[in-house]
Formats: sequence, structure tokens, C-alpha cells
Amino acid sequence: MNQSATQYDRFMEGLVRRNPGEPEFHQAVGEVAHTLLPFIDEHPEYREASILERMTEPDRVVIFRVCWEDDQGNIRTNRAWRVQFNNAIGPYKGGMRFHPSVTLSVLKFLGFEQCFKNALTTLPMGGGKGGSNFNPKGKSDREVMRFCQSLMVELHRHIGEHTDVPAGDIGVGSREISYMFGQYKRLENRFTGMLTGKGLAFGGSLVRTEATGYGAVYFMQNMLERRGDSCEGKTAIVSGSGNVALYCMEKLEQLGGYSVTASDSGGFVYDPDGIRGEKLEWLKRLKEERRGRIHEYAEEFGCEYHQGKRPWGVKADLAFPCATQNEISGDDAQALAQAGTFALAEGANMPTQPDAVEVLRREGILFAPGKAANAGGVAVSGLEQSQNALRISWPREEVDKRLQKIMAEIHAQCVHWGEAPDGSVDYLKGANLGGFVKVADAMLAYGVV
Ligand code: NDP
Ligand code: 2IT
Repeated sequence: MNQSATQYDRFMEGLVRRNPGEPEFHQAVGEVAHTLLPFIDEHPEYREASILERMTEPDRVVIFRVCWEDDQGNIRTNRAWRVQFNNAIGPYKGGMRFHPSVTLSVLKFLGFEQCFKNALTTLPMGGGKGGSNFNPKGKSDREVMRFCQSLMVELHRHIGEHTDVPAGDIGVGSREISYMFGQYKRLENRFTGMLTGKGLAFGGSLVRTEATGYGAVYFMQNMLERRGDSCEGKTAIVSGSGNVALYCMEKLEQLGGYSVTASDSGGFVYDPDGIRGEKLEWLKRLKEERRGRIHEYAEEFGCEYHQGKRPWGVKADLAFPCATQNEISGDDAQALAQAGTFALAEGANMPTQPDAVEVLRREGILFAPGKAANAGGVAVSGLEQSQNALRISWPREEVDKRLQKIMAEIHAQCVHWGEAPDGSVDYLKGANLGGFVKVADAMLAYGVV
């Protein structure tokens, strides 16, 4: 075993001991530590200042009870968290997730990843994440409203435009953001940009809804262009059918490609003619307005529905996992390679399991990690903050132009830090090092804090 491997084991042993029962957090830190420890070895200033040890300990975590009343008059109780991970380079920034699978471990993994992602955007944003084990599925609008209002009664004390700026994530879209914003305004008697993803009538930014999906495709386009290729004429597997997946499919179509799959937690649809044009518009209405299920797409358009299955292994050039963490196993990655998929960009956070990342590496598949590829969402959130601070709204073209530029800059940072002598790029290494150096240098400058 070489020195770095021993160092890695020692580092991870300590992390696991300090954070028992948090497998997702261990996984996210482990993936970063793999590439960072050898780098830190070569830069003793980071090691001597224990930067990685400090970066893996959140600044603080707020945990609170959320009580609300359902439509039948029953009193319901959920747990909510806000993980304020690191504000070395700007106010905490990151989404809120409402899903029954949310735990402290999940939010710590997401908050940790967010620190690197936000640093890569080139904007002054620290990392944070929050959420609740509340399940919005099947709840009435009024139930969701009462939950969001109750949550904000506690959360409002901990956030603000200069301290911590939440946004959406799984289960938190424009409806939930609006209810939370309305309640904050009422509690604080202040109209301010302390949330992003707001409605266009009250301080939201054009292109924020589309930004994560669009950004993932822009990143893919950057990777392909570096190899003299493009998205034109490419087929893709997309998982999920939520905010990120829908606008990933839309941008793909605009760039001359198309997706042949979409999924939700029930299964996936396979439409070899492409989920595009009128069919994509129909899917958007199904998911954004009617909150329907993906099997309805197969019924409407007469294509295959695979209940309880994930789409990996369907024949396509590109892959965009856009649903949730750990949705691609090692076997799935093998199936992807066998089906001829040659590039994958993570729209979701940590959708690819560590052994699957190894398979992709071995098979020579281009791999863009989420902290680079899905940073478009938080980047436009940052632009929403800028517009709020300036009290203006930029036109759609302006925001989209800035988003494209940011995605190109993130790609360039990955190449800078991840390029091998043979010209190939390890995007995971590039994203980890690029994000780390910016945050670490700020922490070094502050001394021991
Ligand atoms: P949405 O809630 O809009 O959509 C989530 C989609 O993923 C749905 O189709 C959902 O299906 C599916 N899904 C969620 N959990 C599971 C699960 N456990 N198993 C199978 N399918 C699941 O969320 P987003 O599109 O906003 O988020 C998707 C991913 O992108 C997440 O990883 C998120 O962290 C990441 N992300 C989001 C950003 C944003 O701006 N929104 C920015 C950057 C990353 P169902 O409806 O059946 O649950
Ligand atoms: O994972 C993410 O980057 C998000 N959910 C978006 C965060 C944000 O603040 O816009």
C-alpha cells in the first residue's frame, strides 16, 4: 500500500468515527479525499493548517421540529435541518430538499459537495443545504403551505441575504419557495433576496427554472467540443422527470440531440423516437402542472414502460442521471458501457456510486461529476442574488449568456486541474482540486478559525 492509501485510510477512519451512521456523508468525503490527499501532500501549507479536517466539519447544523395540521385536522410532526457548511468565500448557499429519505447524513453530503460546486461557479457563495423528511407527494396545496409556513417560523432566524440563502432541490419547487418566501416576509417585515428560485413577479430570475438542466447540457457540449464533437445528432438516456431532467431534455433538443428515456420513482419510459417537441411539452405539463406519474407518458404515446427499473443500459450516446444519489451501480455502469454510451454528465448530486465511477474510468467513458456539471442551477441562483442586490432584472438572453460563460469557466477549471500529460482530463479530480483551492486559500488567509 502506498503512503497516500495509508493516509486515506487514516483520514477516513477518523471521519467515520466522528460521524457514525452517516454513509452518504462518508461517501461524498471519501470521493473528494481520494483526489485531495495526494495534492495536500505536495502542498504542506494545507496539511499544516488541517484544512481538510476543518472543511469536513460543518460550521453549524440547526435541527428543529416542524408541526403542522393536515386537512383532516391531525397534528403532524416532521424534522427539518439547515446545514451551514462553510462560508469562507461567501454566505451559505444551497437548496432545501423535502423527501422522506432526507437524513442528516444526506444533507451533510449535499452541503459538503455544495462548497466545492459553489466555489467552481466563480461567484462568492459558501456551501449549505437543508431540508426535511416531509413528503410533499399526495399532499394538498394547503397542507404544503402550512408545512412551509411552520418550517419558516424557525428557519427565518438562521437565514438572510448576507448569511444563508436557501433555494429548491428535490420536492422543493416554485410552489414551496413561494410559500416560504411569503412567510419570511411576514415574519421579518422585510422584502429581500434571502431565497432564490423565486417567482418572476417577486424577485426571481429568468432562466433559474431551466438553469440546472441547461447547464448540464452546456457542460456536456464543452466536454464534447474539446474532442471535436458536439451534442448534434446524439441520443441520450435521462433519468428523472423533475426540474433538472425536463430542462436537460429541452436543451438537448435545442442543440440537435434528444433523450430516449425519462423516469420517476415508479420506473422509466423508453421512447426511441425521442422525448421532444410536443411530447416534451406534454411531459412538462404532466409533471409541473398535474404532478402525474411517468407511466402516463407511455400510455399517452404508446411506448414502453419498465416498472421498477432504471434506464441504464438502454442504447444511447450520452447519459444524464438527473434523479437522485446512488442511482447508478457498478453493474449499471457496465451496462452503460456495453450499450455504447461514451459520455456521462451528472445532473443529480452523486448519482454515480464509487464502484460505478471506477467502471466508467476503466471503460474510458467521459465523466462529469455533479459538482461541475450541475452547478448551473446554483450559478443562476447567484445571478438572482446579484439582480436582487441591484434591484433590476436582466433579460433572458443576458442570464443565459452568463450561464453559458460560467459553465465554460467551470469546464476550463476542470481541464486546468485535471488534465493528464496524454491530454485526457480527469474531470472528477479537476473539479475537486479547483473547488478546494479557492475555499482552502480563503480559510488559510483567515488564520485559525
Ligand atoms: P425534483 O423533485 O424536481 O425531481 C426529482 C426527480 O427524481 C423526480 O422525477 C423523482 O421521481 C425522481 N426521484 C427522486 N428521488 C428518487 C428516488 N429515491 N428514486 C427514484 N427516483 C427518484 O428534483 P430536481 O429535479 O430539482 O432534483 C434532481 C436532482 O438534481 C437531485 O439530485 C438534486 O439534488 C439535483 N440538483 C438539483 C438542482 C436544482 O436546481 N433543482 C441543482 C443541482 C442539482 P418521483 O417524483 O417519483 O419521486
Ligand atoms: O444542488 C444544488 O446545487 C441545488 N439544489 C441548487 C442550490 C441553489 O442554491 O440554487
